[in-house]
Amino acid sequence: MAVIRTNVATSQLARDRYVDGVLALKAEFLGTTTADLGIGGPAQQVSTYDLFTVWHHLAMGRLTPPTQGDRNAAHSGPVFLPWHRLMLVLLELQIQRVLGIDEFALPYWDWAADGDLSAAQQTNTSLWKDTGIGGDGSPVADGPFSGNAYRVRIDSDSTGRLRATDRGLRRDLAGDIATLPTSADVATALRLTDYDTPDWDRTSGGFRNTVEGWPGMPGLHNRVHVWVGGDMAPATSPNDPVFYLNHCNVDRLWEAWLQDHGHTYVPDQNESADLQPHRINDAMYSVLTSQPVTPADVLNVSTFYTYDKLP
Ligand code: CU1
Ligand code: CU1
Repeated sequence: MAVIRTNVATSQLARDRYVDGVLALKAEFLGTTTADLGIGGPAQQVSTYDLFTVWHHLAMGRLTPPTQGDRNAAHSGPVFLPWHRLMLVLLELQIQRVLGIDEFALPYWDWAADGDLSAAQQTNTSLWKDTGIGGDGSPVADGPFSGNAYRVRIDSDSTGRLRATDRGLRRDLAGDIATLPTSADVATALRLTDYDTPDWDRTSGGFRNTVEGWPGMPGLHNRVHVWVGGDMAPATSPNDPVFYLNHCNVDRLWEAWLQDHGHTYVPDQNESADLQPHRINDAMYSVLTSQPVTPADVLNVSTFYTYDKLP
């Protein structure tokens, strides 16, 4: 049975379950330690939730082969959308398991709806209230991820290397950029007919690069990271649970594009092997799956999940 992903702003049940699931996975330690992962500082257990953050950081630092230019194993190239789709599905399965709720589905944050509001209203929506995911601060001062209820255990040092830590979550809403992307920005992206184009990087035309947000940096997805600020800025951005609400919305936009364009993807397997792992049948980089998963495997997901509403 496919689960249904809903809007976090209008589905309090999905929000409540998401918060419960995140907190449960943050408190679950299944034996992996920072030493096992080659992370500096005092050895400590790594929670199931934090393993996803480590995976994301490792993917961003993975630049093989060296001919990739600005691409890494999850960003700045075609695999950006399928890789994050895989990450979301795995987190969704973990929350279903830890809560014992098979119908749990990740909620999405329709940030373009907020981006259509005035700048002052954007930081004042229900999402940033106690009944949402709390507001900003260093550490975040209120809500379910404030204070000792939520600890950041792994972050990166000034050189970008992972390290063990123990501190509160940091957010700086609208600190570095005043406004979120708008529904007009989304509509422009959805009108693009190419999924991606050579050179398959931050300079490419097409839907992927526009949604990722490199043209006119920061646009769309990148702009959301910058606007939230704090822990959403570095490669350990999944430390902030809003990461998944952002990416669930990014995935929703991709789903709308896929349904309009016959579930297609480029580049195909005839393109240079230098493009690995960005081609349609390349195994995506993962430390959390034992079986290889390719972009082709995640182009049709309707038997796993659907969205209540597509843009
Ligand atoms: Cu990412
Ligand atoms: Cu992201």
